[in-house]
Amino acid sequence: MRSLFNWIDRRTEQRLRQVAHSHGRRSLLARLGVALVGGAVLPMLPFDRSGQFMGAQAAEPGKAPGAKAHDDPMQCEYWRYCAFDGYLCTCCGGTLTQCPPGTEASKVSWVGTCLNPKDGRHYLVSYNDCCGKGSCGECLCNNNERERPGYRLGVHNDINWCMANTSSMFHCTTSVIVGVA
Ligand code: ABN
Repeated sequence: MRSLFNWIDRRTEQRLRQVAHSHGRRSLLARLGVALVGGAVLPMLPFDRSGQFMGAQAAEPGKAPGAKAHDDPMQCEYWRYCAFDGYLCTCCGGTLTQCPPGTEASKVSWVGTCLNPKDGRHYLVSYNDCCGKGSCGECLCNNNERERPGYRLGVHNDINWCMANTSSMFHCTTSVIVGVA
């Protein structure tokens, strides 16, 4: 009986030592160390931050998280808008290429040459102001890639191109591809 008690004592002591070893102060410190080092190193790891350039767009409900602004005609970063100046007709009841109801395309326009990131080619884009209604006021966008001063009129965007229409009221601007550059 005595030897049984001795055996139980020894087993209990062994188990207690094991528990003390794995849950003791030293192991707590070790875990704390791992957490601290992990917390400091994790933010330095390389993350894909490309979504940040989309700004508010990424947070918008209904937008695919992977959607790029240069793919979205409602964003000023859309590739065709590289020399755009005006309000996006896509935000004003029109489309990329069509004026909103109650307005008509300007008879004269300016052009830009924009790179389509999808196929790596440059395209000649005609920017036509839509005329006949007051300013749309939504999605103001001003990009000036390859834009030239006013004496190169056809590649100057800071002008009301409704000047040759019956009504010179400027509403918004469309972007029509007219060819490969
Ligand atoms: N081409 C857009 C525009 C219209 C009015 C004034 C400046 C620019």
